[in-house]
Amino acid sequence: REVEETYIMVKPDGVQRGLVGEIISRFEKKGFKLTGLKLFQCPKELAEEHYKDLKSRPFFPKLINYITSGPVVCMAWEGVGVVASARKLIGSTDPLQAEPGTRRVSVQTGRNVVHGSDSPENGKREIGLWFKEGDYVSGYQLKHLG
Ligand code: DAT
Ligand code: MG
Repeated sequence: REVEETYIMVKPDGVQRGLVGEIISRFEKKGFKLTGLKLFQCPKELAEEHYKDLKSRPFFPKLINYITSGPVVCMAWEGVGVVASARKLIGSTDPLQAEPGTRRVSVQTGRNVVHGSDSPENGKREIGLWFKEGDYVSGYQLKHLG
């Protein structure tokens, strides 16, 4: 397996529920390298570009409203097999998310409150969308990775 990059985003519900530290911790414990991190109020245009493959779906307007309803936490992580590992790491937060009374459609249909890229190609694409030069830094070494 190869060194990949993935885009991870704690959505507004996850920020509200205080899941940010837990998510970061899981990636750090796995030894992945943090290459981007910020709290961000997403403009509508960026949300639409990020989810453009879902544009024709009936829930698209709700999804865009939701993702722009409050700040998200954007992260980029690098590592061997990080795309597939990330989907497992963020999937395992499900029990925390399954609280009743949420306004969020996607939670009601069992979707997660953390986004993770579904392929290395989309990882690169999404990191390019969400980060600008200066808030994405991959050219440094982590001592524990040797
Ligand atoms: P994932 O978030 O697992 O990558 P996706 O890319 O298919 O799933 O969808 C992106 C987001 O769109 C998802 O996190 C929540 C929303 N969504 C997807 N399918 C939905 C549905 N059937 N009803 C409501 N929201 C949905
Ligand atoms: Mg997806």
